[in-house]
Amino acid sequence: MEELFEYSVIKGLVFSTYDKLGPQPFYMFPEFISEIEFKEYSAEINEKNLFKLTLRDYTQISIKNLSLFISDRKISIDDDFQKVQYFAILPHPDFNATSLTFFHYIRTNFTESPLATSFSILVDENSRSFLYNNINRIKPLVLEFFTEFDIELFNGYKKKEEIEPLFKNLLKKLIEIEKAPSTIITSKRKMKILFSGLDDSGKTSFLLSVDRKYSKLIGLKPTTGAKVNSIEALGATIFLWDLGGQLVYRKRYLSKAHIYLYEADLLFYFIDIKNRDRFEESIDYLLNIKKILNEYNQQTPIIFILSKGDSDILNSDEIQENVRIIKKKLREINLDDSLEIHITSIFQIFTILRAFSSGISKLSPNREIINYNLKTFSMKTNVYLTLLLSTDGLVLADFYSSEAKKLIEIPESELINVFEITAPQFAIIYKIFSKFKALQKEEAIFKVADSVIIFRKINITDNNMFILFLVDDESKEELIDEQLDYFLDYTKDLLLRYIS
Ligand SMILES: Nc1nc2c(ncn2[C@@H]2O[C@H](COP(=O)(O)OP(=O)(O)O)[C@@H](O)[C@H]2O)c(=O)[nH]1
Ligand SMILES: [Mg+2]
Repeated sequence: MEELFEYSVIKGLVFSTYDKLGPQPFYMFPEFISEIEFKEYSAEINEKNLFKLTLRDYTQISIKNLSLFISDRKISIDDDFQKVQYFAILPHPDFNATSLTFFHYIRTNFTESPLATSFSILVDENSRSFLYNNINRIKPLVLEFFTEFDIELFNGYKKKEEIEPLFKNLLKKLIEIEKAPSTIITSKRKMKILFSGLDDSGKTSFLLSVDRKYSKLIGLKPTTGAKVNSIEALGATIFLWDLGGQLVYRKRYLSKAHIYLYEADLLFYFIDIKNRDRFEESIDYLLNIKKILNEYNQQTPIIFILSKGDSDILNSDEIQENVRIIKKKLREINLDDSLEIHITSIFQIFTILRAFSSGISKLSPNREIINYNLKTFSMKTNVYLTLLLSTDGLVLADFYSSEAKKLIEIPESELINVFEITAPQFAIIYKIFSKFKALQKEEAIFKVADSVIIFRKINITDNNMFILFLVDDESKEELIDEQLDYFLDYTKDLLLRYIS
């Protein structure tokens, strides 16, 4: 097994559990070396950039992983513990490594409650794009591995020798992915986002708004019919493909789908909400795209943009009826998917950034667990709404209390359109956001009708981020202060490896 690591970007595998003795690593590949050996060879290790960990190092990884997973979760056998599963990408700067870590509980006959476990695939920090780009191929392998492995552990921990063939087999499968990667492994994550829809549906205008926001726009060679731009956000390079929507181009995208649709991380699909006459044509085109994505077996998430929803007409009977019709249609053809729909207008740029931001967050492997932590924190502090924002104003995580949802009166059955919930607040937030950035202050408080917005700058290693709370009154601040450090402690690593 040791040789397999030598020629792979994968540097190690470690399985840890949290039992009575606390978090500890149980199965470690490659085998750890002693502190003495480590000291003896430290010059060589540094020079040749070898990946050697001591037991203390492995333990450190276990503690970090499992304390993050456990935080304040209490699980008993009766709970649906099997559903509590997360994948996350975490930094391990002490070893120049990044891990894809899988958290789950195992039912055993030697522990009272399910056993909390973590399993990390360690890669060299500079090769971490391998994890981001292939996460959808790695996940099923890991899940499959543990259906077998969990049974092995039911009666007690087995000897390493007994269990090693299983890990070796998994490693081989991971190396197969590495040999045929979907994207070349680079030191920087690259992502491909498509903007598609009929001509005149507002794609280019939307993109221009996004471009304007992100200064580092790099013009790339335009592909006929498709324009490719790229932006830098959150440490990643994001390629934005504007697929012209005229009929001739549409045909080309479909016939040359391998170029356009292949390996797309995300797709924004635009529908002009004012133009009911073309709904059918638009749905047809969408169905064609979905068919091809299926053929390629691609799980590209789709975000629907109902464009041109300018505020002066949005509440008119005609537009409301259009929204109803198109939502119904989209629901009919997206039976099993969760549907995300945003209404945007170029005259309210925050609607565009909100939609874009929500798309980006879909690309974060850490989103679920960050949101879980944010929810726990928010429930404890009783806030209405919490947003975690990057300095670019991207919403990295959000929490809406039932009160926040009720404020806008969304029936439970209706698919929740996040934008509709936050629109009123977000308009205000957006206005103050740029000012606040300029002010360089650590905190600002705004009164909005009956509630209060607390806006605060937070430091995560070298990165600044913002956190925003909507609360009933200012006195909440104390409670927030009490809990915030704790929350950030458990979340900072997840934020650091948000998308890259
Ligand atoms: N009123 C309004 N017009 C828009 C909006 N977005 C785009 N448009 C207009 O719709 C037309 C088509 O937009 P464009 O971005 O070129 O669409 P594309 O063909 O999909 O790229 C242009 O005249 C835009 O000015 C919007 O949010 N509100
Ligand atoms: Mg265009």
